[in-house]
Amino acid sequence: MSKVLIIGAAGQIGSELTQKLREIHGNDNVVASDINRSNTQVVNSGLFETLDAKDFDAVKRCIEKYNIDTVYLMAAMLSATGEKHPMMAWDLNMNSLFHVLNLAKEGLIKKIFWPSSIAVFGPTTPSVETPQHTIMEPTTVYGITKQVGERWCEYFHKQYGVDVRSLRYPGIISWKTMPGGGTTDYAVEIYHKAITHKNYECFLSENTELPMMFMDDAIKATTSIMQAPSEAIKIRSSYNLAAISFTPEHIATSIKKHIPDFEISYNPDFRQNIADSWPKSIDDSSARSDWNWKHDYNLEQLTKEMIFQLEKKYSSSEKVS
Ligand code: AKB
Repeated sequence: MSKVLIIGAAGQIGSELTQKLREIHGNDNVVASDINRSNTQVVNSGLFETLDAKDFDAVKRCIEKYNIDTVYLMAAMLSATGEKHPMMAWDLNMNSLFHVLNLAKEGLIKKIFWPSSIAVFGPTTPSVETPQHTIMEPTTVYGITKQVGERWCEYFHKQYGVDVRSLRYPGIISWKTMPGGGTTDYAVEIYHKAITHKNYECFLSENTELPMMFMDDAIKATTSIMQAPSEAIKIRSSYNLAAISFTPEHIATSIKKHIPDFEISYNPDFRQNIADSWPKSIDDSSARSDWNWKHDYNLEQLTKEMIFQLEKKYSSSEKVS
């Protein structure tokens, strides 16, 4: 039976991953941790520790306290916030990774999941059906940390046999926890604003196409790669991962099928340059053939689910207030 630690469990992906891992491994075998206790659902639904991912001694103590053998390192500063605080992004994203890689090298933990991102690609990368192995010249600090992190993951696997597994997440769309500080965040905000205000001012232009994925698919990919036999994981830097690609205009059209009076306007800001440097679509055939990755949700299914869940959420919070 695995003993699992999630670092950064209060975030958009961490919170839903925690819930799924508690279902798989049992509440007593999953420790959620984050630097703050603000996500009460995560804090109150099982074991929880306040933990700074940058603090090596604290991470080690937590791993020893619970006899942890598997770590999901979800703490990171994303692309948009990283541009405002480049050194902080470097510090958090790199040092937290070194800590868990070194603890695995010491033999304290057996398995690591570490998320990479489409941000590893840059303006010189082929942008349509971006291959697994290609030119990678990221322009954001976040992208640089993810690219360097991928190199270190592969290095620790080859040199020290560390079982580290990674996915290059696209933009993730979900309704439970808001994303924070990313360039793809518009694709979540738009659903909230469609329901609460029937309009949305988008910080990307109408034809900006980016790779995206519904949260359920992202969680499925994460648990699948971690459950796959070690020999199936042939890429130890990070796997390309894809589901759908769309523009703000496409998502607005999809929302209008459910909310006909929804209106979108465009006011691109600094995040436009980041989005323009990223791929439009991703070739994830290695993930599909190596460990049988397959996505479930297309844009229409995702929109239907987002609107259904958010309408329920907002109407129940109105009843409470
Ligand atoms: C971001 O927009 O920074 C993230 C990502 C694509 O990794 N959502």
